[in-house]
Amino acid sequence: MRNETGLTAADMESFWMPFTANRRFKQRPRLLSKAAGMYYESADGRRILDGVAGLWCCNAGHGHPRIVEAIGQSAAALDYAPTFQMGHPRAYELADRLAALAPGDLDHVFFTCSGSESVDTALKIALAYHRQRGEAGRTRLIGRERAYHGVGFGGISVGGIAANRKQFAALLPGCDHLRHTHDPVRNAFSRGLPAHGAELADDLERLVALHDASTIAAVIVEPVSGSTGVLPPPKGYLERLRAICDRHGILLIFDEVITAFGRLGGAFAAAVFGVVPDLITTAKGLTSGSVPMGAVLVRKGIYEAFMHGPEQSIELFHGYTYSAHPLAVAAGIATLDVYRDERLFERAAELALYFENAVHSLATAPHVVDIRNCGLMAGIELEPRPGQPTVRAMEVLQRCFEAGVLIRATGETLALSPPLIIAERDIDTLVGVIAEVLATTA
Ligand code: PXG
Repeated sequence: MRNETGLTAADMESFWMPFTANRRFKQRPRLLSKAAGMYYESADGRRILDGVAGLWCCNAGHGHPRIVEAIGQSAAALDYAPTFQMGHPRAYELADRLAALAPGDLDHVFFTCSGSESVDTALKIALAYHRQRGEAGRTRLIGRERAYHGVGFGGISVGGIAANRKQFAALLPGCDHLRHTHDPVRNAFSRGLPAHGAELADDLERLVALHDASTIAAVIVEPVSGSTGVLPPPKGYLERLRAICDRHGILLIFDEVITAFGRLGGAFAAAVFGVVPDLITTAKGLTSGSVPMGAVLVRKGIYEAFMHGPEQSIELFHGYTYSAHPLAVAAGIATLDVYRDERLFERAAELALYFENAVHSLATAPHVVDIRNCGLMAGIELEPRPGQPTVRAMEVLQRCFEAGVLIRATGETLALSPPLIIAERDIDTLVGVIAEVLATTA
């Protein structure tokens, strides 16, 4: 049977789709064929307001002419150049731009092609750094429950999502996890950072007491957890985590794959929250989703620890064929120009309160059990239908899509993370459609 897109389920068979219920999806696909500004166009010709910046990434909106032009020019002028023992000038320029944007002395940049690669890169740098300094015993990596750090073996090992881990028995040895910070009993319907839970950072002291600090290399956290339902950190939590890491010589990694590049109203969550980690992982918004690219920002002292020994020796045995790919570099520079010239980070900060009020107006809608928000990021948690986990949230997503609005559903939570170019009237549309759909969903 042909669906409205002209594709049959058989036509769609070969593509094993990621994180998707393939059989269900192919019977009733949602296909996007164009995008511009705040809108997608579906394959059946409908305009869809993008409430999630694609997948938390298209922060400058879709098809920005300056980004499109930069990619096209780069493709024609320099399609590819290796960065192993070779280079191309603009890669250094993008690294400089990122270092200048980053807080503190996070002034060295390692390029990757995705968030997962950024996470594995950061974890490897942490391990190598301690070895470099003669503390080879520091091998343990600490993540947190309900964390998402991508899909590499490192990322799923420090991540805290059961469904992402249970299929793969072989996780990295020597990982442990902090408790998550989600506390609906004390913090439900908080606006911005929840008041309760700073003391949960002390869980790191528990792990230090258990394993001994001399075995721990690094702690990795998302400043605001994204894909497990938008969980802003309790007030004071990140500061406390920083202090405990400092006390014990443990590196602190912020996974800012979602939170960087304006999502919280500044270039990085680290600057917005005033807590400087030792490494920051990024991807997504770095090129506004236009070309795959990630980057790890590293503090000066960490980079310098590697710059010893014979000058002809490779200091870090790591890299990707497409590290600093010319098209990605061109897209990255153009994207940073757009963020700066259109003041998009400031715009996100200015819109945050309007967005907060709008999403919290859903508090009285049917099925809503919690609402969480930070910057231009929000989670609206629904009560699951008895015996049918996640079904209601997926149904709301499907019905919003039919009504012309793209949202995410993650577990029982509807997630919103619109492009930073969103206007107040788009926020009204987004929230209005969700309200209507909730009102008529069983
Ligand atoms: N870290 C964090 C914090 C992320 O959110 C990754 C790492 C991995 O990035 P890559 O580029 O390898 O996918 C992510 C990715 C969702 C969803 O449904 C979230 C992500 C990816 C896909 C879906 O919320 N985040």
